[in-house]
Amino acid sequence: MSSIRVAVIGAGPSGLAQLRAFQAAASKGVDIPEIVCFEKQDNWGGLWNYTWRTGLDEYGEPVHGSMYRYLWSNGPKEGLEFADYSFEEHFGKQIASYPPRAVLFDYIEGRVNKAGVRDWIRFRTPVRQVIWDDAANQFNVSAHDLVNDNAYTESFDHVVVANGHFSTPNVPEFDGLDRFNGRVLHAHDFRDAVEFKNKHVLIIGTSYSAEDIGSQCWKYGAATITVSHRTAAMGYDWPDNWTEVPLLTSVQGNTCTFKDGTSRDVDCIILCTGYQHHFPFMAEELKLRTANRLATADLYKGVVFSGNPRLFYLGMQDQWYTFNMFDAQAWYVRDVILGNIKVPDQATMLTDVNARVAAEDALSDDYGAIAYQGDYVKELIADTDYPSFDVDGANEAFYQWKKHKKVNIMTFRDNAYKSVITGTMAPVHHTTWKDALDDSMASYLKN
Ligand code: FAD
Ligand code: NA7
Repeated sequence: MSSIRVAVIGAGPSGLAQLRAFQAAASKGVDIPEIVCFEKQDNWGGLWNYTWRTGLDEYGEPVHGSMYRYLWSNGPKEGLEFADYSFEEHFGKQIASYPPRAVLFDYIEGRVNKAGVRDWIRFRTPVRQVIWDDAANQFNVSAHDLVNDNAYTESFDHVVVANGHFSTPNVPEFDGLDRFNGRVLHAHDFRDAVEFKNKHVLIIGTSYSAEDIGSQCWKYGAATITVSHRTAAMGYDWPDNWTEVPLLTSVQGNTCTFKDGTSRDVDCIILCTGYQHHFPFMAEELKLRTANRLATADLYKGVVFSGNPRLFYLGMQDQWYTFNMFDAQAWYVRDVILGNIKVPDQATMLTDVNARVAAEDALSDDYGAIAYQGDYVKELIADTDYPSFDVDGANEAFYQWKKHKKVNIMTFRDNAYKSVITGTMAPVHHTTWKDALDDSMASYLKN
């Protein structure tokens, strides 16, 4: 092993992709650095590692998890399949296209179990601070072993930040919320739709959380769903007990009033108002400051921090592509660290960033955005030995998914797509999504 040390912060899909990238090189005889992955939870999988906890965990740390019970993939699995580890390799057969959380967790875990990288991870160890030591030409990474209550600092040559950006909620204020006579929560703290059975639910926001949490509440028996938008309504053909209204302006008791002057009484308010990129542990000059968009600020090739090219951020983009994009990024970062890819000077890096921002700004619709992120995946994998795959085919699965949602937002998950890794067609699931109340792996794999 080389004397170079690499710190990876987070063992979610992005951090695990980084471990797998290095292990794949090692298995081909490459002399790899020492890798230390710091993970604040007690298991890997990131958001896919479900927890019932909300607020603070048993150590007083902010709970990372934002996923909830009965969550099924919100996009087709054919758009995220690992190119080096197919669903068929993991499950021994092809499976349906919108797996529940537990099934995807099992799949994520299968690849890294096979790679044998668990020993590289220090669980229950949040990173508290990352600073650059100019004299030593290294990063000082301070971490806290929660189990043994031991805080310590170690030096690293490279840092890969992979702590995700869908955990720290963005929580706006609305007039009268402090006097609302019901429960107010952010999507980050939503866990079980059964709680909202027979309730009148108000949701603020129109993106994935709003759509999916609303759909969950509908599926598990909420009385009515009202979705309030700031910019535009989602515009799907919703069930009869679902209404879209303009932005909430005030709350009086249980009565919510909207921008068009209409009002209605609700039992609870779920703020599906997005998340913040949050890096309290990074020194100011190393901190990524970006909106949730496809072209992140300050990251050359979407991963190399332009202010210090020994620092990398994985998975910080808004996401059409997920697991396979994290892989493309992780293989690229690995090859920069191994010296196989040279990064240019800072001015050239910023030119690259600006070009990505301008290209994203020129996009006119979601189809263009999917192709844009697909092109990004292609661009990165062209520079590494990550197994090439049919990205255009994955784009096509996303296009079909968009169309299926338009046809019927409550049945889109009943469709099946073709794997771009093995070329086989997914089976149609044995039960339609709206009737499948059991989201266990055993039930899902019955096909
Ligand atoms: P995360 O999964 O967030 O993992 C980050 C890890 O870093 C965590 O394990 C965390 O504990 C750790 N960490 C954080 N801070 C520290 C610290 N200071 N020190 C050490 N460790 C730390 N994607 C899909 O492809 N399909 C879906 O259906 C889908 N559904 C989603 C539903 C919800 C509700 C949300 C919020 C996201 C969903 N996503 C989905 C997107 C999701 O972002 C990705 O699938 C994926 O989990 C991102 O991986 P990540 O490793 O970048 O981040
Ligand atoms: P997103 O995709 O960042 O969306 C945030 C939503 O919140 C979006 O509709 C915003 O409306 C809305 N928002 C943000 N601030 C406000 C205020 N102040 N008032 C009203 N509405 C607001 O977050 P999600 O949680 O939906 O999705 C994140 C990930 O979770 C995603 O990748 C999924 O896979 C699961 P806007 O359109 O900007 O007006």
